[in-house]
Amino acid sequence: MAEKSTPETTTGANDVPIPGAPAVEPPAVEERTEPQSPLPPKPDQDAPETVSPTGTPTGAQKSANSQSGAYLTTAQGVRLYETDHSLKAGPRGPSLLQDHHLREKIMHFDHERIPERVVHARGAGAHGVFVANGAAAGVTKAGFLAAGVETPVFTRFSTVVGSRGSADAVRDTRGFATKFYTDEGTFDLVGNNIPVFFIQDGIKFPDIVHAAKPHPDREIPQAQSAHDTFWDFVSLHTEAQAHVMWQMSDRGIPRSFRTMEGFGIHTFRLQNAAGETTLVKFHWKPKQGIHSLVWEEAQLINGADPDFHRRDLADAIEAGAFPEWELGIQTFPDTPDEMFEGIDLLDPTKIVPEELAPVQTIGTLTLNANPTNFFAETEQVAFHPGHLVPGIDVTNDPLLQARLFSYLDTQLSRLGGPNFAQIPINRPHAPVNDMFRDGMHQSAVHGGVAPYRPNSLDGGCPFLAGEDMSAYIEVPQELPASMKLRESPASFDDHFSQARLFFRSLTPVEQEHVAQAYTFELGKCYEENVRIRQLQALANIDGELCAKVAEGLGLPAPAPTSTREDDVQPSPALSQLGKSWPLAGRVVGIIADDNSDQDAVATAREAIHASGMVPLIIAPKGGKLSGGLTVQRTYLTARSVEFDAILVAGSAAPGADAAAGRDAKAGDPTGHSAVDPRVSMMLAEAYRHAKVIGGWNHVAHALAAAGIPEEAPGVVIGDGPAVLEGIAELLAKHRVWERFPVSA
Ligand code: HDE
Repeated sequence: MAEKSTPETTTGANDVPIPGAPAVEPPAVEERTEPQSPLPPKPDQDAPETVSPTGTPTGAQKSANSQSGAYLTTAQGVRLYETDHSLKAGPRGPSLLQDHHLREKIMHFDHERIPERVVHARGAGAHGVFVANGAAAGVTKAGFLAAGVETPVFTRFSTVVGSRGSADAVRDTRGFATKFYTDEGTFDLVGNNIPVFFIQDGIKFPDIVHAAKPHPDREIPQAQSAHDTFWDFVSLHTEAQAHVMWQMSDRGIPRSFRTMEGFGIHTFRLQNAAGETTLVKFHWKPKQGIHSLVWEEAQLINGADPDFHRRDLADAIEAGAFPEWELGIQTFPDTPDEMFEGIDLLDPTKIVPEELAPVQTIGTLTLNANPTNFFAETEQVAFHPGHLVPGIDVTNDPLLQARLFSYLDTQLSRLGGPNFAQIPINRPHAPVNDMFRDGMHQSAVHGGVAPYRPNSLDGGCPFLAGEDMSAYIEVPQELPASMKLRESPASFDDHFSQARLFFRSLTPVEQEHVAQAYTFELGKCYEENVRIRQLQALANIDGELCAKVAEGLGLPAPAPTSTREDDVQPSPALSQLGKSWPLAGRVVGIIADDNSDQDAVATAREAIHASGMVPLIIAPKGGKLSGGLTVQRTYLTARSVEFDAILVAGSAAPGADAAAGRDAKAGDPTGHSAVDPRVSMMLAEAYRHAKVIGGWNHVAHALAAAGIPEEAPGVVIGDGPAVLEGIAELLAKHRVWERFPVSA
């Protein structure tokens, strides 16, 4: 068996010695078509050493590929004395065709854009590392899943529907794609934050995407599912109902990429060294907790900060608060029917509840470096569910099968030709020796003369790996005798039970959000027929939910047309509530002004920082407070949506009412002047969005102006920063859930 390659010594073809390489005897001519051990690959067949573990060009590669030298030059490296004036026939005359610098500069600019992804166009990425704990070693021979192995990764999060410039906090599914640069080649886990998909067969993908994208006549609405064509499709193709139920829940509006779960969705097949196979589903679990926005907050964010999620990820990493996820697997016996507890493992619209198959942690992902250049890395990264390593294989899930075709195909046009695997972010960190040659944007200088095998001219290289080292090993599977047909198995016909399972696993407040989301989205549809048809699907899922939505739309609630199984077992793991999560990274705004007790502000700031949270001082104007603390936000630049909690730092003066928040212009030392409306709005929004509100000293005036009762849940008023202990406890639950009204 051939072993791992060693450094090159000859070019093979004409045995020309490579400068600096130790001389090695070439194999006898008659041996050259047989594998040699160790293999002598050519220099260009090794992974480029000039790529850092995270894929960023370094050293020589960097200077060749990016900017170098102190002087402005043309693309040919010729120095320039001027770049602000084109060459003209006189100061008021026409420009001259002869001006190479003008033409070259404009030509390059004209071609700066590449086509955006047809779906998942809007995204944000980060570099990181994956460390395996070895728990998967019994079920897969994948080297990167062995205990203690560290693998560099690049992860890209995305929305699905919107264009590249669309807002982040829209109601949509999120992509969660990770490229593992393993020693055995690249493995991509291209998943979503929702564990079920819209459709069961990839042939419908263009249709659902056409329905979800803006209407073709007016190209509106952007990045929204609240429109007729979307609801028309999902009410006609009821297999989409489970996915839509997740999307209408709080999962459709995550607080941050850092607080989302991720799922591989499809069932994959793992194989261990003994050749035994196991079926698995992949799960990412965020150590930061699973948190979502509330709908009004999401809508405000899209105006106030359309880059909310992108900024949040980059800021956290830059601040050293590296987000982490545990990778886990649910395992199922690889039985011929590919079913588990009555659930068809090939149906991507179905989950297996964690209570039936627990998720076992197999490693940890840490994102610890922002991209150096968005275009080079986040935009050009090319994922593919068919990028597999030995020990991980696909199944016959008809959705996955179509994906195996789609990603290469789309990248061919998006990245401008077949050589996109040579783009630094896409380069494997394992040696590549693929016999692919030439083509658009070829950047390798291949040596040798025989890119085919077997050959007798390039030392017989490349050689075939044994099955024990190779990916894409087909596990022999007996297929049931059948005709060629366009049909799904009968087990794919159940379109409602999993939507019901998810809905009934939620707490009442989460269910209320679901009802409101359906009512909002269907309320945005113009066609009554579409609303009525979707109500029919809801009637088949859950009678109470259907009644609530129908009531909101002012339509009668239909009776179910299919038998509604009332015996689904709720899966508590599907609710986001009831757990306590770490405080690290939570953002606390402190509204203060020069009259606030400056020592108390400083102490609060310190304490918040010490607990890993991010304190931001909000004041009437920029600069510094009278006590010397730097102001991070002003009443003009702050909006409630940025904060997980808001504190009001009152005046220390006895008898005075809230100092912070008073209209600075009024300058009333008694503190009874009007509270600045921007402060009242900030507090009122935070209150409506069930955020923690606190304050010390004299803050009654500010709360009253925002209509907040002091005794309301989640409002902590104290005599000083002792208030912080109270808010920490509340923040661990993310929101003050009892503040949301739940209708009967
Ligand atoms: Fe994708 N999907 N997809 N998808 N997908 C793409 O590939 C496609 C599906 C997912 O950050 C495209 O390079 C088909 C499921 C993510 O770069 C395209 C079908 C899941 C990303 C494509 C699906 C995904 C994509 C567009 C149905 C979750 C973003 C650009 C058979 C398991 C990756 C590109 C990134 C991107 C096709 C269904 C996840 C067109 C045909 C199911 C996270 O090839």
